[in-house]
Amino acid sequence: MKKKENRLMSECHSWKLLKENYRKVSQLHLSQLFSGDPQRGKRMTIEDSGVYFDYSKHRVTDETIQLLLQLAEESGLHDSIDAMFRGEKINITENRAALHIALRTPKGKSIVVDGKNVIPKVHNVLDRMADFSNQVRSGQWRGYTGKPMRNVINIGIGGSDLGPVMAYEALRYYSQRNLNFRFISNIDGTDFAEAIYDLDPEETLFIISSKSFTTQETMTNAWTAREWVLHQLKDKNAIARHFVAISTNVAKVKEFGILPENMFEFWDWVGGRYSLDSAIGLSTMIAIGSEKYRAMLDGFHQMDEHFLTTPFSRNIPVIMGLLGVWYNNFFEAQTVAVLPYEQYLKRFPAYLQQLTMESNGKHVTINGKEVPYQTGPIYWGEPGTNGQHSFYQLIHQGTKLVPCDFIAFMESLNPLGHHHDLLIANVFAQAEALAFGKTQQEAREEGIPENLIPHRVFEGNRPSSMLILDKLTPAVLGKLIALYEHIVFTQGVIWKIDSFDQWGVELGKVLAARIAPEFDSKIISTLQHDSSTNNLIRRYRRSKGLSSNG
Ligand code: G6Q
Repeated sequence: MKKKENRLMSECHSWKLLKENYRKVSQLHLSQLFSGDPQRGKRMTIEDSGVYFDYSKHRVTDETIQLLLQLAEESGLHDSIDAMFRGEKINITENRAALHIALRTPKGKSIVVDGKNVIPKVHNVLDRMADFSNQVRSGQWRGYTGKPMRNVINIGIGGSDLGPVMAYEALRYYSQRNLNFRFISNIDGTDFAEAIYDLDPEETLFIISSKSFTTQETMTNAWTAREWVLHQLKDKNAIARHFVAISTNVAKVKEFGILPENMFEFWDWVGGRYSLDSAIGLSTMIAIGSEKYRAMLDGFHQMDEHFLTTPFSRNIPVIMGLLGVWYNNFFEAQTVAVLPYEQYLKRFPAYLQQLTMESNGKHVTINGKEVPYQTGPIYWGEPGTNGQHSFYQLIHQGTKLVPCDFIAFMESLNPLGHHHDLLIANVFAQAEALAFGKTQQEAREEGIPENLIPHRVFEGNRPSSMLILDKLTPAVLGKLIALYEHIVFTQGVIWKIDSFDQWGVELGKVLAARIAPEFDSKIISTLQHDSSTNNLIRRYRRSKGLSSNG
């Protein structure tokens, strides 16, 4: 028998059974499933670690769930989870551990990578970050001319940006309001120009966040920031007071002029999109303070423990991950909508796009073979009620199946009149409308004219998850992020792909590096691209007043 870890999803016995189950279940309407089981809405829920998860409005029967759980077993999910938590090099193509869970493991525990316990160094960096954050927050950290910092700008991109931006926005309520936080990521000069537009370099601290410290966008922005500061302060010694770095690359950081004591380290076993709770979270820590930051890490850790220790049938990330597989591979849904009913989570869908799509957007297995099934779906979304007045139309009445993750909080951080009741009424109503719709008969009974009935019918049977949390605190944010990290992991294991590499971003980078010099010289030798790219290059050269021959 083939070792179960190497077995493709489509070779599992449960896969065949799920196919049969799909044939039956796809014919059922959620209305039937609910009317046949009055307890469904209570029974198909899990409450653990402060998260209430209702999966009753999914197009599944008990048999489906049993078979999906069997699929998880047959895929070797238990062993894979253990391997990740043990620090094994599960990122096969880069020969690295994927050990973000170590970043939130409490002091005193041990996780060994390459013969060394990494937990003490995690806490050492956290302590240094706390000390630095306290200095900035208290005004003790002074700029070159003796002024306290009023502006903190994170320069980074991808994993070194999306986490910090999302977390700052999510936890803005807890942030120190006399500090301004901005984020520069894009190579488009507009990003830089607008971020510094009204700022004084004397009061501005730059955090250069880059694991490699070689990323083109980040380094270009970092050097522009350096020039901006030096233009006013005129002395290279100013750099030490206005720049700190977060990186794994000590040599490059030194070369830039940042002192080693102003560098906060992380490690190759932290993937970019899993790095928010490494030193990459420094801007978040400065914003909310070290205690709240540690509370966020505790939240992450609680979800890690839930994932590691809870039986799969009560394990929220496992069940969510399996439901994702169900829609992706049986219903052939192409996308998942993430719909937080919480304004502070406005950047959460963008953050999840990288986490999910960079992790599971793969077309070969860990062994390099073409996968014979679909892998990661497209994630997208917006905060709740705004979406209702734009794209929800397609989710309700379009021809595509879009499973939705609704995220709601029982308590508002900004209670104002009836706002929160209305917000929650909306999220519950959307899930209800999607599931049960409105029949022709109901439309007729409402007196809708016959010619409009087809337009006014909602077929329903559109699935959604409902995640309910108490209120958005740093700990709750940690839980929510870890929840999605583990959903991604669960799915990656089932699809047998490497969720921790990202080779797909390489080619574009290489080609951009080849094209950029072709805009520079007065005369170019013959362009060697395809005819479209050659013409685009010539056109841009003309717009710069350069010769367009070549
Ligand atoms: C994330 C990716 C990618 C990375 C950026 C920035 O998982 O690896 O988004 O975070 O390319 O890389 P640096 O931090 O090295 O600048």
